[in-house]
Amino acid sequence: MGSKTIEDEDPGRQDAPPFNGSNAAGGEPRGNHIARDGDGCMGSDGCDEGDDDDDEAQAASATTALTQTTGSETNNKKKRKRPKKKKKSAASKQSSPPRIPLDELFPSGEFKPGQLMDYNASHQTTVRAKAEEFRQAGRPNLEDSEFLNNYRKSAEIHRQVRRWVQETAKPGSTLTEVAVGIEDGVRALLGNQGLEPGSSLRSGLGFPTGLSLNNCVAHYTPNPGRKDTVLQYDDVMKVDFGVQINGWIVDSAFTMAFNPTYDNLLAAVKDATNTGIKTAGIDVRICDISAAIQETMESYEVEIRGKVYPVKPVRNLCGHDIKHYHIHGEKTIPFLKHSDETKMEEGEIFAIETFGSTGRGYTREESGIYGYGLSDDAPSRVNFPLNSANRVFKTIKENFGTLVFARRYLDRLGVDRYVAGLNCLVANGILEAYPPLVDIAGSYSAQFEHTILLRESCKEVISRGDDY
Ligand SMILES: [Co+2]
Repeated sequence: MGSKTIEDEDPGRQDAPPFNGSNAAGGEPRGNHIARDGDGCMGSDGCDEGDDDDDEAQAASATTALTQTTGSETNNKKKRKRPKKKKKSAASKQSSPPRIPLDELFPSGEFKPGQLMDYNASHQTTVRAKAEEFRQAGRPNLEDSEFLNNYRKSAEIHRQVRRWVQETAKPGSTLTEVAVGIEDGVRALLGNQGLEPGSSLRSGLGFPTGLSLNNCVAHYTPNPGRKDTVLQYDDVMKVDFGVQINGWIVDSAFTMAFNPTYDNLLAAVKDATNTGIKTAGIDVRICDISAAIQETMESYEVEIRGKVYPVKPVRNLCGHDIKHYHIHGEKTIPFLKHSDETKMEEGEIFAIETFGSTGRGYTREESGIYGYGLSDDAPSRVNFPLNSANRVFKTIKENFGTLVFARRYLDRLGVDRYVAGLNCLVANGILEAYPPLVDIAGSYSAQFEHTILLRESCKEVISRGDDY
């Protein structure tokens, strides 16, 4: 999810949650991913076995290939019987749509790291913060094995669910199908439907699934009861969703396009995001990251239906740090150079994202609702004359806390007639509403985003996949 810049025109919206999106396809020949096998896992247990399934000879050898869905189908029935009690059993593949909980695919319960990158410069000269200082600053201990393993699990779920989107979202799909498909997939893979009070706080979606088309740069999600949108061949779709376990959110996004005319737009933004990731590190000044992002993005142009456009960084959106149950912390990373010398610090988690546009490179708010998030200073209980406001407040507290949520998430909890209640909470400053953000009509925009952990010895690009 992208956050808005401080200098944006609406002071009330400065902390809008960041918005992420990146397409698994950017820069890669269309359809390449379909030829790939495996779960798109980066270093998850069983990945190797999964890849072996690609090998026809091996598939025929009757010892592995437990859930192969293509190729020698006839043999598969018998092979499907998994040898019992084999300690390190071969991981089966994720289903389509994704419904197999990760705990079944990875019986060891261990999830492998994302991409581990060395820091560019030595930062040894600064005094290293200790675990206790981190704790006092509200930072997690990034070396805690349970914390890391859960974060890696969320990232693996993100990769498996987005693979399904990349393979199945097509012209003719509706945005509701895609959004609900993502959300059902995430919940199934977490093994938590999130229907009991408190259970969505333990794990679930990190924020409303963003499916923003064309000049809508960020923060669009299909809402129940509204006219659905059908994907078109010429659409450019930013897919931005989050997976969280215990309040630690993987925020990652990509952009999909079916028409290759937009390839350079996608490539520009993907490259800019990767430049941001490369530049990021402990003690690195945020202004230096922004300058590098801008230089990369502005080195691209894209020709769309005979007209050449520069790819402009969107100047009122930015990357952001991630805090516990907060998709947006206090630090922001703009995509244009500036003079903020704030540094990244050890133990911080960042969503490195960029947005590029063929329009003005500036967004305005459009009517409609993306999602809502409780204010940090929201009271523990409220008592309004409007009873539905009190009711929906209780539901939000129990199920989302400060996580940003979509109207769709309320619907599936069986809450009805909540709009007046939500409006009341927004009017009283208890709840913040996030509208869609759009550039000028006729423009196109793209987004790519990864979550990175600034660990002591390396930065871990936890959401990295072989798609982006
Ligand atoms: Co974000």
